[in-house]
Amino acid sequence: MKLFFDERQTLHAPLRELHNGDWVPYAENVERPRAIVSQFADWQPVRDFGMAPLLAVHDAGYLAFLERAHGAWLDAGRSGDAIGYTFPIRRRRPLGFGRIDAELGAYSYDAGTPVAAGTWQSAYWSAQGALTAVDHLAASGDAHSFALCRPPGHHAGRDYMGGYCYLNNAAIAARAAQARGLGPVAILDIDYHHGNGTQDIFYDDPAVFFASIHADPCTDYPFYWGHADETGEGEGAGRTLNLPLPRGTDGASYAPALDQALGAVSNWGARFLVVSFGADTHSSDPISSFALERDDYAIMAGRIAALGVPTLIVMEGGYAVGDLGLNVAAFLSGF
Ligand code: Q9C
Ligand code: ZN
Repeated sequence: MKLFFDERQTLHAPLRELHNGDWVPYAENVERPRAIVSQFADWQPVRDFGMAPLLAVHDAGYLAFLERAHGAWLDAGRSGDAIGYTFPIRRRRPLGFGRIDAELGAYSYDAGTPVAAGTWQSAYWSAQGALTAVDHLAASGDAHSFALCRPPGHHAGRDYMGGYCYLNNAAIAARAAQARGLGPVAILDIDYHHGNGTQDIFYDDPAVFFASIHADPCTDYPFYWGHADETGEGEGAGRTLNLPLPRGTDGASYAPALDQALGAVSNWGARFLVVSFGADTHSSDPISSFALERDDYAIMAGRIAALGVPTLIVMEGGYAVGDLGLNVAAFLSGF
């Protein structure tokens, strides 16, 4: 299996985040990709597919904002990472007066996603890694490839960032696969957290099936999405499957949900699969509450591979840096 990563993905290094009322070191740190990179000898270079595949998913105004946000923050006389503090809730009219603080609020749904000096570059190359891995699958006929996306992407929507995510790498890859005639495309999200951004992007889209297994949003972030009764809307009705699981879920209690999701992906007729993989389901994860163990990841991957569908794996979360490299290696070994 070919693996894709670009060193510029480590330029993004926010200092801290607000966690349960305290400022704590940023969990989505550069030690994460380094731990994964160190597990494998061979990494493929990432190619530049430009802005068009990003614009196929994201709002042009949002992308322009992301690119200039940190500069605008410095221009406003600030230092450090750009973080919003005022958010336009439902029913406020859209206003575009360019004040950086207003824009930070309008283009995000949480305060957990600071824009640092290197954020745009890292997010850009993270997405290009996913695109390069799609291109590789199309050109080589390989069955599987892995994009070490970092920053992750599944909480980012068409015009918003959140949950450490800026560009939705899985959605960008899915659209690119579709554009190359590789579809029908399904996305399977097995990060601990619900992939609300991915769900939003495809919620009314009949052509992309989205299935997510995650901690019950009644108890866990992102709270407002990922409940079992969210199944898609309009033309996309029935094309979203949410399987929330309780805190404490272990490998044995996770397996039936995975089989259900894979059955749905298969019944739907997917011919290309994007897996949003988070290792934050591991028992040692510092911000999550599932109890999967390393061996479970190889078993899960084996079940996914048994679909026999070309599969791109994109990295999402996973914050136990000491276990992360081995957990990702275990998952990839199962393919
Ligand atoms: N306690 C991913 O795994 N945590 N994102 C908020 C407040 C946000 C996780 C912190 C968790 C986002 C890609
Ligand atoms: Zn997560």
